[in-house]
Amino acid sequence: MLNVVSKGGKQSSADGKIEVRGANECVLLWTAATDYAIEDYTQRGEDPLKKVFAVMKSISGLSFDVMKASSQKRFESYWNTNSFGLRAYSKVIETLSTPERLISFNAGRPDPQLAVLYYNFGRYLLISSSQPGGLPANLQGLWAPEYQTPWNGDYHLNINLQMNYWLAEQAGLGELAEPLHRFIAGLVKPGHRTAKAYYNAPGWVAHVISNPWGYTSPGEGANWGSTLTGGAWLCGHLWEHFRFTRDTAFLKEYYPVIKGAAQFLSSILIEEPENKWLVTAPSNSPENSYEMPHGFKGQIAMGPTMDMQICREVFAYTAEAAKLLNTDHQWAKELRNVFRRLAPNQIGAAGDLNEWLHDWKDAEPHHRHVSHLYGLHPFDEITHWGTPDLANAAQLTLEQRGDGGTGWSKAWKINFWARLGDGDRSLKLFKQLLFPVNRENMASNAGGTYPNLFCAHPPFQIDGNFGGAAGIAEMLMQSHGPEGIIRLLPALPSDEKWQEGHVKGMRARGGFVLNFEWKEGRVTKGVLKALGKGKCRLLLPAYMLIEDTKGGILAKSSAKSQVVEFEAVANGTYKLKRG
Ligand code: FUC
Repeated sequence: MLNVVSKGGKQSSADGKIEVRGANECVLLWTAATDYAIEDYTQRGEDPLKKVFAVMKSISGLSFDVMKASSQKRFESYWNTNSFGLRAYSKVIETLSTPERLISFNAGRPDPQLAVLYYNFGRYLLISSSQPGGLPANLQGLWAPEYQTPWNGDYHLNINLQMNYWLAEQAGLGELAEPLHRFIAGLVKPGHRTAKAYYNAPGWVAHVISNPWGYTSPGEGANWGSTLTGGAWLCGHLWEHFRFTRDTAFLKEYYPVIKGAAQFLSSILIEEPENKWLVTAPSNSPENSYEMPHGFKGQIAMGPTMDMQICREVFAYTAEAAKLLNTDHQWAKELRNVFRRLAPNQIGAAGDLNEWLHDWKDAEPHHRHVSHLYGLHPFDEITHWGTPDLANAAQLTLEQRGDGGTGWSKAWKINFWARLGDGDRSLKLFKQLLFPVNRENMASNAGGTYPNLFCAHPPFQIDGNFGGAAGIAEMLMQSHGPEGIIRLLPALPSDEKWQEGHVKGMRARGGFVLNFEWKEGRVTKGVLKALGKGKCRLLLPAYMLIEDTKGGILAKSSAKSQVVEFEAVANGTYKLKRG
């Protein structure tokens, strides 16, 4: 619905047209609604005409300035909760436009503020494309100039939709993942029909592609479309939201969704003949192919590593959720037993992590997907402190894959290296992600960034923007791993421009908010706030102390950083100081 409000002059309408002549001012008020219901697309929602009338009525008589101010206020309520800054500054910022800065950065001229801009742009894109009540950000966020968008502007579930939401929790924008959460819940009904029709299995499944109409069947090519862990991967976002917020009401609401994913996976597993491990079959490792010793190249296989990691993840958190919610005790026990029989991560003869159940070669060694490192990121069963052998194998795998790839592939690699604690390599990948893509070199298929900072797969895909910004957050603070230890500056690049900076409002798992500053690469001071009460584990940097809510010293570290553990009180503020 469009309403034209003009001041002065004359307004008339005829033949489906509105004409304004000689006005001093003309404000176009536009609103849209649909009766589409994300929870269940087969049901009709509220009458859209009623909705748009109600919106128009609610803003009638408001001036443009008032509306602008209220929209700005709403935007700022999200925007101001979080920030990242580097002190280093380069004059390029004053003389060059953004497209020129990309070229200059690519040529090796320093521009530390570009990382800050990129991080902020990611936050801006999320706030603007994923508002509660709407649909999740799709492959292009919502900025598609054409009707027939690349890949139908859909939801791809073997990395893309998930990557769109990697930034949300860490940057204090978890509330904006609400459209994703409801979208996942909306897949349960159609996914249940698909599970029954294709596998005669209980629970629900979604494969590689989906859309607002609840598409959950395999994709149209068996070689890539049969990955059956798309829905289960999505469920990780429900659990992560809980990890960050400890919101039990949320967990209770979404428990049936994650339970359905666990029911499906646990029921379709079969025993593989050699080791009698439980595996998925038939499946594949997103979009990659293997080469068997006698030369056969194929995609369909038993128990690809990523599937097994996702099974471990889903079974573990579903069992934990059941415990927390005091439900399904017997079933959760069975799930834990199934967990133990799953095919494990395996290190191959070359020392890398096997992508397949057998130590087969990759038909495409530099493939953009690095699915078997799912256990390193976004899942966290592989950590360099807890499972060093697997972390070394993961590192070797990344070396083999190389630093090239599509936009989102480079973004994922920033996160992988940050999880391995190698900030220099993350920064190198960040530079690769910012490779300037323009009309001239667009056809070369190199992933990078367009002049307006949108990520180039190519073509434009927004996942790399979110993944890249999340990678920056991952370099600055981490809280993953089974132990849930908060780590400050775990992968700070050694580049001198990154040695002084600050973060504000970074969220950590367990329900904590952190602000801290650093100089010469070392944390100088900070504040940790507990949103609720509960155990906090923090890796206190060397020569620092932490004060409790009353100013008493809780712990002090010596020449080495040291893990501090304490029971935090709700809304408690704990100060970090040099000591
Ligand atoms: C996945 C990727 C492609 C592309 C598509 C939208 O299938 O393998 O590179 O990003 O999604």
